[in-house]
Order: sequence, then C-alpha cells, then structure tokens
Amino acid sequence: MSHPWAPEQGWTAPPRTFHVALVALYSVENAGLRYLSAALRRAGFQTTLVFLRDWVNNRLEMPSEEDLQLALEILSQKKVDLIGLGFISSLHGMARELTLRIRSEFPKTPVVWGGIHVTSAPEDCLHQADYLCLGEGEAALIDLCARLHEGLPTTDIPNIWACRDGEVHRNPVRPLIPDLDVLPWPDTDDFNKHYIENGRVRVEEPWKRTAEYRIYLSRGCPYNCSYCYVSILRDLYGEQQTPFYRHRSVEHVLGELERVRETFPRLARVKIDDDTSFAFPEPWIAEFCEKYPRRIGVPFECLLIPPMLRENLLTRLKAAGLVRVQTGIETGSAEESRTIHNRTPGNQAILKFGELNRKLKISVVYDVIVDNPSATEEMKAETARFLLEIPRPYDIYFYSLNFFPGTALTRRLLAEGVLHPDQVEGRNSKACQQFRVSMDWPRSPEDKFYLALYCLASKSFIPKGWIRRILENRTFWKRYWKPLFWLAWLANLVKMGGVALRYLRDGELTWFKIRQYGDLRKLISQ
Ligand code: B12
Ligand code: SF4
Repeated sequence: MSHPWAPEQGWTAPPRTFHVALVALYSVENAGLRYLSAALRRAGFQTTLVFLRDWVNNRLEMPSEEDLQLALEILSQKKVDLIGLGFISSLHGMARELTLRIRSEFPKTPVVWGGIHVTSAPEDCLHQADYLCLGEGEAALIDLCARLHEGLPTTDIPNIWACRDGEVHRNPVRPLIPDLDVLPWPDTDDFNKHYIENGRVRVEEPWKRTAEYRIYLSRGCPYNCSYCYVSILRDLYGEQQTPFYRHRSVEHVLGELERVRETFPRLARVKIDDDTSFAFPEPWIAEFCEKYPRRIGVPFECLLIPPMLRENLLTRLKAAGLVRVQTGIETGSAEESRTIHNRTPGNQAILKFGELNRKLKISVVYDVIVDNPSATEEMKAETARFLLEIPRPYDIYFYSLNFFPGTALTRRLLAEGVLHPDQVEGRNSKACQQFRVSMDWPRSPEDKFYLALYCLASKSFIPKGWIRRILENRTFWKRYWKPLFWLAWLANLVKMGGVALRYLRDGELTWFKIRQYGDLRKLISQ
C-alpha cells in the first residue's frame, strides 16, 4: 500500500523551497522528530533538526542563554519557513519560554507545536504557538507545510488546531496510519542535524554517539493502564476502522536496522523500545527470529508485559539475540494493580519467569512505581514481600508516579480532590527532577523506609532473611529508618559501579550514559 505523502522507501517528491526546522528539547534520542523529518523530506521539503541539549536524569533546567542564542542563530541562518517544537508535558514551561524568544526574533515565521503534551492537553497550549498538532504528525505536518507553501488557508487541516487572529480552529484527527510500512525510516542523516550542548554546536547526527539504537516496531498498545498516555490516545482516536495497535513488517524493521548497522559506528545494542513488544501474530515472530540473527546479529533488548514472559517466546527470542528484558511489576499488590493502575496483576507470571530464567539466563529489569499517594501501607509492604520472593539476580528501575495530563488516573484523582491541577505535569515539571527515582527527593519516613527495603531486596549481596526480619519489625524500623536508608544508598552505589563495569566490558559505556546517570547526589535507586 502507498500514500501520496509517504510512498515506498527510495521515492522522493520533487524538491520544494520550503524549509522546516524541528527543535527537540533535552532529547537527542527523539524518534518522533526524525520520523517527521523523513516524511517531510520524502515529500520534497527541506528540514533542519536542532537538538537543544541532551536529556540527563532528574536534572532538566532551562538551557543557558548561550545555548538558546546558538539555537536562534541556526534558525536565522537557515531562513526557515516554519518552526516545529515537540516536547513532553514536563517541558511545557521551557517550550513556552523558547517559543516566546522565537516569536520575538522571527515574528513572521509560524510556529507549530506537537507531541505528547499537545496531544494530551491542547487546551493548555492555545495561542502559545500558531498551530498545535494532535496525535500522529507525519501527514498533518506535510499538509500544513504544503498549505503554507502554496499560500492556502490552514484552518481546516485534520489533526491541526490553528490559533489564528485570536480564534481557535479545532479540527478532528484523521484516521491512524493503518500500514506503518508506508512510513520512511527515521531521518538519521548528519548534514541537517545540529546538536547544541555547553555553548557548542556540532553539525552531526548526535544519536550516532550512542551505542544503543532505539527502534519502534509498532504504534499503540494492546493495554490501557490508568497512568499512561495510551488511555489518552485511545480517547482521541475513539472507535475507528484502523486498529489502535499496529505493527510494521519484519522487512521494514530489518531494513532500518541494516542501515543503522552501516551508519552508527558505535552500535553495540538494539533497544526495541515499544511499550510492549512482540504482541504480534506468530508468523511475524517466526520470521523475525529467523532473519534477525542472520541479517543484524546485534544483541537486543525489549519490553514485555508479564503475561508475555512465556517459555516458548523467550527461548526463541534468546536464540535470535535477546539479552535483556524489561517488564513492569509496578506494584506487588494485586489490589493496587487492579484498582489504581488498571492492570492485570502479573505476579504469578513474573515468579514463573524467575524460575524459567535460571535456565535461560536473560538479564532482567523489573519496573516498580513508587510515590503513589493513594497506596496504603499494606500495599507498600506487599511490594516489599513480592520483591523478596522473586529469584535473584535481577535489576529494578524505580519510577516516581508522575501525573501526566489527561490520563485516566489523573482525571480520577483530580475529580476526587486527591490531586490539585498544579500538580499535573505541564503546569508542574516534577518528571524533570524525579522520574527515575533518586534518593535525595523529599519523601515521608515511611516512603523512605520502603524505598530502602525495595533497593536492598534486589541486591544479591544482601541476605533476604535479614531484609524479611526488618519488614516484620517495621514499626521500629520506620522510626529509625536512617541507617537502613544509607545502607540502601551505599548498595545502590556498589550496584551502579557494577553496571558501569558491565557497560565498559560490553563496549557500551559512552559519555552520553555517564552524563545521564553519573550524579552521586541524585544517585538513581535500583
Ligand atoms: C523513547 C522514549 C524516551 C526516550 C527518548 C525521548 C523522546 N523524546 O523521544 C528517553 C529515554 C530519552 C525518554 C526520556 C524521557 N521520557 Co520518554 N518516552 C519514550 C517513548 C517510550 C517513545 C517515544 C517515541 O519515540 N515514540 C514514537 C514516536 C514516533 O512518537 P511520538 O514521539 O509521539 O511522535 C509523534 C507525534 O507525537 C507527533 N509529534 C511529536 N513531536 C512533534 C513535533 C511537531 C512539531 C509535530 C507537528 C508533531 C510531533 O508526530 C510524531 C510522529 O507521528 C514514549 C512513549 C511513547 N510510546 O510515545 C515515552 C514518553 C514520551 N516519555 C515520557 C517521559 C515522562 C520521559 C522523561 C521525563 C522520563 C525520564 N526518564 O526522565 C524523559 C524526558 C526526556 C525528553 N526530554 O523528552 C512520557 C511523557 C508523558 C507526557 N505526557 O509528557 C511518555 C509518553 C511515556 C509515559 N510515561 O507515558 N523517553
Ligand atoms: S502496557 Fe505500558 S504502554 Fe501499554 S497501557 Fe500499560 S503502561 Fe501504557
């Protein structure tokens, strides 16, 4: 199947003299903008991508004046016709400031915002940009550029809300792209990329400095967890003919990876970064497992939801090159899982996988969510008990529960009065300071106590029996949590050292990684 705006790989429309700049804030790995750039170029438009600094864990602040000036200089030199910004909710404040600067510097150049925040909370973005793009952006942005280029009206483009002359034109979304193979691979060329960091601009594709390439095999997700952006997209697109969860063909995926293998000199690992991967039909899996090792042969990792941790699937993926699986426990409490997270508890599947993995030996990381204001103490204790039950070794990534606008959970807690609108990301920016959990974040003694227990539970060098006794005597230890907390901090430091050595051994320790995680004061809990 082909689309007028994104035909098969290799096809290019005649060049048009319309130049679009796409700006990423703190996100060198931003795939969304690279997809947009590839689609625009395919349709004949010119693009410039500006990566204004790279993401660092829990330390995102407004870029320096020097870096902002450099970004503005690039936009001026390139004489662009449209400026696009894509950002997450927590960066809304920064995007607004940057846009004010852009608009005062280039009053005649329209600005379009897109991405997850605009899609989740468009009413909060009105009049801060000329256009807002909701949902999938490729076709919408091409339509917008074509209309601007040809001097046609821009107020009735599907997916685009136009804020013109004090009015807002709220247009419905077009159907989701049914066949993802019509999309060109993300644009990773060097010549049109500008990476700004610490007062320096490099004209190069900054992603090529990393050893890990993130790829997306699908769009959408078969599930609907309450705290996740997926619930928003489901509402936005509603019931329509195109299924919400779509996947690419194996050939389309391998084509992208073959190109990456040739062009990313440090490539040592592929991260399949779909929210949940491989929930695809059996023939797809069979074809992938047969072709991937032969054609790509780079170790890969992926995210799987607990029910997918099946022996049959894992054995074949392991033979194809799977070295690491990330999966969501989120909470050990079945009640919290069902009533707050809207997830089917995965404990039994995880325990079974833990046993099976003694044989398979796939490295595993479990996701756990903390800082849930609605969690009772019993729920927190159940999580601790569960983490102690899982066979070691394993890694944990702790995430602080942040309230993103428009999710089912945020809406519910706002309605119940548990949450104030100013605590919702977009108005708040907690995720910039606390997403992967660091131990310095202010928490109640009870929460510090449980976080310390969770950290200790995953460390193979701390006896489980000892942690269980602390859990049994929790009334005492919650009052005297400090020694336990500092022990957990030290254990995290030892663990971090081990991880760094592992990266070094596997050729994956890059300056990017060191900068993202290497802050001792804000040491990531794991
Ligand atoms: C990969 C990923 C990352 C990577 C890369 C970051 C990036 N910005 O791409 C890393 C690990 C660095 C990362 C970090 C973070 N992430 Co992240 N990440 C994702 C993930 C899993 C995939 C993003 C992706 O590439 N999708 C595929 C592309 C094709 O889709 P897309 O980005 O939505 O782009 C399309 C449209 O949105 C639109 N569009 C996008 N931008 C623009 C711009 C314009 C001008 C237009 C017209 C259209 C448009 O068109 C695109 C093509 O159709 C998403 C979840 C998800 N599946 O989307 C979370 C997600 C985006 N991340 C999230 C968060 C919170 C973070 C962090 C704060 C977490 C942290 N650990 O500190 C940081 C912030 C970093 C940052 N500055 O953006 C949240 C954001 C929630 C929200 N409402 O803001 C998400 C939605 C996950 C979640 N928890 O729900 N992340
Ligand atoms: S499985 Fe992951 S991506 Fe899917 S709805 Fe749940 S949290 Fe969101």
